[in-house]
Amino acid sequence: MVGKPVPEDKFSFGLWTVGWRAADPFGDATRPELDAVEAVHRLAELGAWGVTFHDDDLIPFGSDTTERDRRINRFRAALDETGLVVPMATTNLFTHPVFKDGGLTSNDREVRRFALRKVMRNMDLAAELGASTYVLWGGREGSETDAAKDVRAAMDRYREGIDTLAQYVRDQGYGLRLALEPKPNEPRGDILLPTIGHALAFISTLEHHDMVGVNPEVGHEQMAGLNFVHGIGQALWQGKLFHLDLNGQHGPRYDQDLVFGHGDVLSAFFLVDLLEHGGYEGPRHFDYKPPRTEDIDGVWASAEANMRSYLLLRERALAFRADPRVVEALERSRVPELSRPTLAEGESPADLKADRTAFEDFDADAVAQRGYAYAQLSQLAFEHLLGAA
Ligand code: GLT
Ligand code: MN
Ligand code: MN
Repeated sequence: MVGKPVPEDKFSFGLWTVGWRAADPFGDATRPELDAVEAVHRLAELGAWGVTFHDDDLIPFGSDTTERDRRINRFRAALDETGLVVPMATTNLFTHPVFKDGGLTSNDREVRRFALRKVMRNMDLAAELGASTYVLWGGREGSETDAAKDVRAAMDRYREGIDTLAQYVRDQGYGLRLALEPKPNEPRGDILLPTIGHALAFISTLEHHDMVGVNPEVGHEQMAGLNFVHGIGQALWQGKLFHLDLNGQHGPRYDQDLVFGHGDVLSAFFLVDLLEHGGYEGPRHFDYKPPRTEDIDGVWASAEANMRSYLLLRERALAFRADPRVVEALERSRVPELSRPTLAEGESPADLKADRTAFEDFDADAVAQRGYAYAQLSQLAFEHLLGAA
C-alpha cells in the first residue's frame, strides 16, 4: 500500500481548486470562502509540495496597493512556515466582464492592452515567489459565432501577445517559461488553440518559441474525444511538456474537473506510466474541483484523493514495468523494435530502393500472418492496474 505523499512526489494544487466555492451556472456557492493561508497550511499537512494561483485568487480584482501587499505578505509567510513552493502562476483573464470577448484576442484593442498589463503585473509576482512556469489558459479567447471573429487576425494578436509577454520575461531577466493550456470549448462556444496539437503548431510560429510550451489538462483533451496519453507523448517528444493539469473526465461533455483517475482510469494508468518513465520531471499539478456536494472536510478528502490516486497508479505502473512477463510481452509485441530506425545507419533512399528484401522479395502475405499479441499485453496492463497481476 502507498504511503503519505512527500514533497519529492512534486504534487501541487491551484488555490482555485480547493478554494472553489462551487457556484455553477445553475446554483449558488455551497461553500464559504477559503483563506489562502489556510489552504497553504492544509495542503502542506497533506503532503503537497507546491501551490499555484491566479492573480485574482490571491488578490481580489480591484484591490488597492495596501490590500494587495497585505495579502501577498500573509501568503508569503504561510509559504515560509510550511516550506510549500510556488512552481507556477497564471492570470485570470476570464472572470471580469471586461474579458467577455477574451483577453489577448478580444476585438477591443484597449482590452488587449489591459490584458497584457494584467499578465505582466502577475509575472512580476510569480518571479518574486520563485515560479518557473507561467500558464496561459485562454478560456475566453474564442467566439460563439463565426461572424464575430476573424480567426487569422485573432491568431496574429495571440502571437503578438505571447511574444510580447515572452519578451517581457526576457527583458526582466525572469526565470519563467510560458505554458499554453488548450481547451476546446467552455466557457466560449469555441476556444482558440482547442487541443495540444493546435497549441504546438501555434508555438512553432512564435519568435520566442523556445520559451513557450504547453500545459495540457486531462479533461480538456478528453472533452474533444482525444487520447490524452498520445497528446502528452507528442508534447514530451517535442520537448514542450512544461507543466500539466491532472484531473478526471467522463468523455465528451462539460468540463467535469473530477479527481485524478476518477474518469478514464485506464488512460490515467498509462499516463502515469508515461510520466514516470518518459522523462517528465515537472510538477504533478492537480486542477480539479471538489464536488459541489462537499463541505470543507470533503474538500480536503478530495485533495488527498488526487494524490493517493496518483501514488496508487504509480505503484501499479512501476510493478507493470518491472514484471518479467510484461518485458516478454512487450518483446512479443515488438514494442522495443519501434525504437530501431527504419533505415540502417548511413542508408540512403537509393540504398533502400536497391534492397530487394524490402520490396521485390518481401512476402507481404506471409508477414501479414504475424500477430502483434496486443491482446495479451493489454490484458496484462489491465490486471496490473487492478492489482491482480
Ligand atoms: C480555470 C480553468 C483551468 C485552468 C486555470 C488556469 S483556470 O479554472 O478551468 O483549466 O487551468 O487559468
Ligand atoms: Mn486547467
Ligand atoms: Mn478543466
